Amino acid sequence: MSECIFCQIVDGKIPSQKVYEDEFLYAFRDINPVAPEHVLVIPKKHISSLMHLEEEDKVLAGKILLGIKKIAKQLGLDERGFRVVNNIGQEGGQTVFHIHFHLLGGRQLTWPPG
Ligand code: IU
Repeated sequence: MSECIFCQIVDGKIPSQKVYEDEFLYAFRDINPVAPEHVLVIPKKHISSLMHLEEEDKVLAGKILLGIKKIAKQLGLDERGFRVVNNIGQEGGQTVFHIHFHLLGGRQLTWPPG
């Protein structure tokens, strides 16, 4: 069995609040939300981080972006605006090593991030 928590979420072995799912992607509510809407969008395929994306994943990378667009619309954020964050490695603040894109919205976001 995979030790990866997000793989286990995809497999339904760990419960999650699912927001979206298709053949390639899974999206669920972050357990520790930092905005009124805080969804994690992940590929079902285990890829540790952006630095582990390979040429063979380029179609999947496009599907992730288009999936984010679809989910933002589903959440009613497309007109209001929102933010997509991908943390990479230690100084990037990555804590779960299955690539994931934070979709954040529902309030005025500020810049720069911490
Ligand atoms: P990070 O970019 O790797 O720091 O983000 C990991 C996120 O995964 C973080 O916001 C956690 O709250 C979230 N999370 C989750 O939603 N469910 C879990 O079981 C675990 C982490 I572990």
